[in-house]
Amino acid sequence: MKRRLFVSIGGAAALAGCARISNAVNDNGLVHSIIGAAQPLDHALIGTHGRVRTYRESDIDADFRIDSLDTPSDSHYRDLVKTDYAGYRLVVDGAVEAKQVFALAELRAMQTYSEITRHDCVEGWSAIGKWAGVPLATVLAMAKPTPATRYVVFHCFDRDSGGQPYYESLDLHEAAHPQTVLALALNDRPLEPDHGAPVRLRVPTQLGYKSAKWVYRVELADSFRAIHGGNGGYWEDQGYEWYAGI
Ligand SMILES: Nc1nc2c(c(=O)[nH]1)N[C@H]1C(S)=C(S)[C@@H](COP(=O)(O)O)O[C@H]1N2
Ligand SMILES: [Mo]
Repeated sequence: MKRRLFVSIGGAAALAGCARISNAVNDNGLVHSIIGAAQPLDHALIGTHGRVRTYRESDIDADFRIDSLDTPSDSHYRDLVKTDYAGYRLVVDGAVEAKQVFALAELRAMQTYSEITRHDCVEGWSAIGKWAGVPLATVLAMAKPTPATRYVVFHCFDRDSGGQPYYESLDLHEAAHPQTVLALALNDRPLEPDHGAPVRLRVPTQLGYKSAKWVYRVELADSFRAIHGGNGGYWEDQGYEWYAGI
C-alpha cells in the first residue's frame, strides 16, 4: 500500500523544529519530577503546545472510520475477545523502577478521562469521537520512569502480511500530556476489536498513526534505535515522520 504524507516541506521543517523543542523539554528534569508526582504536565508552563480543542456530543460522528492493518485474527487474540479479555494484561516495563501489570478491570477502575476530540489521519480523513480511558501519565507515574527514560514505546498485537508487528512511540513529554490516554471506550461503549480493543492509545495532539491500537505492552526506554526498524514506529520505519504533531 502506498501512502502519501499530507505534510508540506514548510510543515515538515516546522515539525522538525517542534521535535527539537520537544526533545529539549523532554531532557528537562521537570518532566520527570512532574510525572513522579503524578501531576499532568502544564503545557502553558512547559511550552510546545497546549490542549487540543474538544467538541460537543452533537459533533460526534456516528460512523468512526477504521484504518489499520488487519484486526488480529490469531487464536490468542480471538480467545481474548471470546472471554471478554479475562486473560488480557497490560505490561508496563523497561526503564522503570516499578514494573506494572494491569488486568482490564484494573484499568477500568482507573478511568478518569473522557473527552470528545477529533482524530486526524495522515491520509486526509478526520472523525470526532468521545474517548474514555486512563491518562497515560497516571500509569507512568506508577511505573516510575528512571532518570534515563526518554521514550515510551507501545507494542501491539497486530502484524502486517510480512509478519512485522505494529508499534509506536512518544517522547516522555508527549506521553505525559493530559490528553494522551490509554483508551478503553469510544462513544460510551467498550472499544470494538476493530478500534483496538481492549486497550489502545489515543493521542489527539498527533496524527492518527501515533494512536496505536491493540496495545499489550508499554516499554519505557532511553532510545528506540534497537527496537524493530529503529525509527520509533511501524510507519516511521517506512519513512513517516516520527514527530507527527498536529
Ligand atoms: N496497532 C495498530 N494501531 C494503529 C494502526 C494499525 O495499523 N495498527 N493504524 C493507525 C492509523 S493510520 C490510524 S488513522 C488509526 C485509526 O484508528 P481507528 O481504526 O480506530 O479509526 O489507528 C492507528 N493505530
Ligand atoms: Mo491513518
